[in-house]
Amino acid sequence: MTNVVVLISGSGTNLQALIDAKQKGELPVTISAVISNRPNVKGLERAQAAGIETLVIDHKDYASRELFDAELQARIDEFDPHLVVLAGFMRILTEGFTRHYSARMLNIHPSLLPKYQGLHTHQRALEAGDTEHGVTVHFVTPELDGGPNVIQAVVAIVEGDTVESLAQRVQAQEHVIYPMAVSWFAEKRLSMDNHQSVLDNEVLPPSGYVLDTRMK
Ligand code: NHR
Ligand code: GAR
Repeated sequence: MTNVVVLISGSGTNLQALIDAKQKGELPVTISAVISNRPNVKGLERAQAAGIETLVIDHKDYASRELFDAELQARIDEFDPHLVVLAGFMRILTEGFTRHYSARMLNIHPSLLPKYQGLHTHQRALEAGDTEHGVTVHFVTPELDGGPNVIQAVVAIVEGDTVESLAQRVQAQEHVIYPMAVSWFAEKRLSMDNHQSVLDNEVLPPSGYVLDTRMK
């Protein structure tokens, strides 16, 4: 069974979606640990409730990003995971760390990458007057939110949308596409090759696989 370590920083709704998919028999993985860089977050409770080992490695206890990442890497590697899943993990990772997990680390980012890398994506999409927005799962590379896309879900922006209403609709799709992407990896249907995502032996387009939730 594919061994997965999940990194979180907060509420852990994406972690919960993975736990739920596994419970439904839709995700052939073992989540061997959940690691948070913030103490006392809801995601840690979700992991404990599912019987998953939890660890807190507080970035504030480390003098530099390099020292934090070295400790994080050492603790992750005790679980010898096939895949590391960033699920709302909010610390930028050093190049060395991302290279160590090259082709075996995924992130979910709340925008249609390459649009809106970084933070405050919902606000930026609204301020730009965009008519569509969404969420992307991608392989993690040293370039922030720059690794090859695996899957994205497109969500319509509607009249009267606020950051909160938009985030809520995007997050509902996150909980659909992240278990899909992780299950593809677990079933060995998905890989990263030459800085490209490959699904079922076909190189995916730059967008990744697209799930369009808009009415046409
Ligand atoms: N690291 C690398 N090298 N590459 C990626 O693609 C990464 C990464 C680390 C995290 C998630 C990412 C996102 O999906 C992610 C992808 C945090 C920040 C950030 O600015 C930016 C992007 C992402 C996560 N973090 C601040 C920092 O100083 C802290 C912000 C906070 O604590 O609230 O690390 O969006
Ligand atoms: C999610 O919306 C995720 O896309 C976003 O944070 C939320 C975490 O929610 N991730 C980032 O912004 C990464 N920088 P969760 O903790 O409930 O899964």
